[in-house]
This record gives sequence, C-alpha cells and structure tokens, in this order.
Amino acid sequence: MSKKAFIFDLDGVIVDTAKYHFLAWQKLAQELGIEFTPEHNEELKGVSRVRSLDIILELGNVTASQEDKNKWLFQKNEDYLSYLVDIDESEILPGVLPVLHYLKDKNQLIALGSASKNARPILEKTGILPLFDAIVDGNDVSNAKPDPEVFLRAAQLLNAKNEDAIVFEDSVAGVQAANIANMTSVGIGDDKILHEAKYNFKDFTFIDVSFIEALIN
Ligand code: B16
Ligand code: MG
Repeated sequence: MSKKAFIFDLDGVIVDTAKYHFLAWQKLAQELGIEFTPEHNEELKGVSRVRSLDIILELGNVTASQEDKNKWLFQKNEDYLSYLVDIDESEILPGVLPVLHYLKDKNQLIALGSASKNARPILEKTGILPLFDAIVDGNDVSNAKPDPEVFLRAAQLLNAKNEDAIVFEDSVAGVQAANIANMTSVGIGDDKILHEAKYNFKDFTFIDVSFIEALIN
C-alpha cells in the first residue's frame, strides 16, 4: 500500500467554524452599515482575515485608514474567539473523525492546510492535534489561497510529491489552490459552487472507505 499525503482545510471541512467567522464578520459589517449576506460570505471562505475585511469594505464602498482597519480586524477576531471559548470535539463535523482514524490506521500522512491563524488552538480544543503529521496555517504563509503556498508547504513538510497529495476543501479559492499545486482536489460542500474540484461530496458522511482506499492505491 502506498503512502499518500492527505491535506485538510480546517474551517468548513474539519470543524464548522465557518459559521462563527460569518457571525463575527456580519456583526462588524452591521456596525459599519454594510449589508453582508451568506452569499457574500462564500467569497470569504478560505480567504485571509486581512483580505476578508477588504472585501467587506469594498462591498460597502467604504475606504478606511490602516488604523481603523487594524482596529476592526482585532475586534472581529476577538468576537470570533469568543465563539470558540467552549468548543470541544463535538464541533468536529460528522464523518470527519472516522476518515482521520482510517487514514491513521492505514499509515497515511495527514496535514492541515488552513488560512486561519487560530488553527492550532482549534485542533487542540477539539482533541485531534495528535493526528496531524504537519500543520501549515495562516501564521506560516504569506500568500493566501488560491495561491498554492499553504498546500505546497504541507506536502513539503510531509516529504510528499504534489501529485501524491489529496486536498479536502470547502472554499472555491482552496480548490483552485489545490488544482494549481497539481494535487487531487476534493470539494466538501455544494458541487455547483465547488465545480472546479476533481471530486465533490456534500459532507464527509458521503465519503466511504472505498473512495479513500482508491485514493491510497
Ligand atoms: P483567522 P480555512 C480560513 O480558514 C477561513 O475559511 C476564512 O473564512 C478565514 O478568514 C481565514 O481562515 C482566516 O482565519 O481569522 O482565524 O486567521 O478555511 O483556510 O481553514
Ligand atoms: Mg475552509
């Protein structure tokens, strides 16, 4: 059996923190008098915090000083973190744990490839940090998805070839990043939104052992 590199995005793939990002951004947008809908939020998935704020400000045609932007970025993150205080393993999305454990049992390599700067504490609180052979997050990269930097670094840390890497992603930008990196992209979510992914599943409960087995071999 060969060894493949399985790279997981965090928000929207392993845990449902995408909803907390949305709530925190929506609160800020409201304060700034900017209309911000779940549809707008799609554009923010997998995108860095700084770029997310710029997108929201562009939506409302708001220009701001760097000082104000820093203040709002801080405020949004504090608000986001307040939702994370009590999270535990129940936050892990259905079907994810069995896949992680199956990969571990089969001696496969597992990495995180997330844009979030809050990734480590989330993995710790949900109890799955020890399952990861490598972690690349928003603190390690300078180029945001769809730039493939985050996934290329993860494969590098795992000593794996890009073509032996499989990326699970819920964002359009993340799927594009995986494709650019020559990795196998697996979209998690709406297949109309993630139509560029090589494979697509509504969520992990739709992924069965035979699919993972085929990826390994
Ligand atoms: P933070 P992922 C991304 O995580 C989120 O999808 C995106 O909405 C968020 O803005 C970004 O992380 C930065 O997160 O503010 O915690 O640094 O999906 O790449 O795991
Ligand atoms: Mg995501």
